[in-house]
Amino acid sequence: MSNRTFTMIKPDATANGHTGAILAIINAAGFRIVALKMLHLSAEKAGEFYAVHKERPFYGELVEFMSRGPISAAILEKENAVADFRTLIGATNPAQAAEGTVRKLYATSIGENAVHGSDSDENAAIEGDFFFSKLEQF
Ligand code: FUP
Repeated sequence: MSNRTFTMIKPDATANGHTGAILAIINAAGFRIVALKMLHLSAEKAGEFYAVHKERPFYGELVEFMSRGPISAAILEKENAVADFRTLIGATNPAQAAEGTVRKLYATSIGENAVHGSDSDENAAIEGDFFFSKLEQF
């Protein structure tokens, strides 16, 4: 089991001014930030990141949304990082997210849901490497 996961603070949460609050929640939950950058994804790069969803009906909207404005990308370290981070952020649809989770607090819809969290150790490594060179991972 890996002790790292990958997250993005999405364009909705960035635009709404929640970046600092979300990073504080992440730190308070015991995650160590081992890589961090703010950037604006092109539609091409957003499409590449979400290529696994290419055939899904929401893919076009997802790519448009994720390239709409800046995001913060980060790699987080903690024992059981992938599962614990998904618990911290809550369900994909904020209407189903548990009280106190990041998505319950800050997401506005299933499409604009404030944060991303990797769903497996394998994807955490792939996604972290998508944004950060080895020199940028501490
Ligand atoms: P999650 O792992 O919780 O981020 O959710 P998924 O990997 O299933 O979905 C990735 C992203 O696709 C979500 F964050 C938002 C978007 N999505 C939709 O817009 N509509 C859906 O029905 C499902 C996902």
